[in-house]
Amino acid sequence: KNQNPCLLWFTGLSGSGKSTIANALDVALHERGYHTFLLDGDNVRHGLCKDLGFSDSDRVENIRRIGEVSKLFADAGLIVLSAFISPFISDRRLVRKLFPAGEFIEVFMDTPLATCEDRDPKGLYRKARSGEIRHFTGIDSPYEAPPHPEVRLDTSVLSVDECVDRLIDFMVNQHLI
Ligand code: GGZ
Repeated sequence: KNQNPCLLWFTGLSGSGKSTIANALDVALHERGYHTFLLDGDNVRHGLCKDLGFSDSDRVENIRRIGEVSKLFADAGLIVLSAFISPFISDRRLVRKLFPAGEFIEVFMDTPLATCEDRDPKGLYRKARSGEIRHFTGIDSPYEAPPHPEVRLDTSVLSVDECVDRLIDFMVNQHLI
């Protein structure tokens, strides 16, 4: 099936739904016959970036490597889905610059912090609040929201299916699929 290689870059707080929506979109694209590759903390922070922690400078290097790897997979013809907090505007801009216009799609998971903190699937917010974990994004480490994302999704009001439908619609409208 014809597809335009591109990078969908999911950014947002821990617990905002990045991995969930990226995985669901991955399944939906496969069902439609497209070739994709998904990068997230589960397959990157244990391997390619296992030497990195969560200081500002380590996060910068984390996103730089992921951007370059995303570019390689897009060069191989794939639709790449990358889901990382990527808290800094400047780092996301550098990744965007690796891609031709229209082939970097910034997906802002704009779920309120309160909702993310309520979900707390791994208990990390609780640990951050108690001081057990330091430099946790949204608590004592910054998150710079994208001012002009291509797509904005708030999973406190949208279902997984609604988010996937919006992303598929965007990709069709932009002639990416
Ligand atoms: C933020 C942290 C931290 C700190 C561990 N701050 O919800 P999770 O658990 O599964 O996803 C988070 C993941 C963030 O890794 P990224 O590579 O996406 O971050 S960045 O883009 O900022 O480099 C969270 C877990 O790692 N985690 N410590 N201090 N998230």
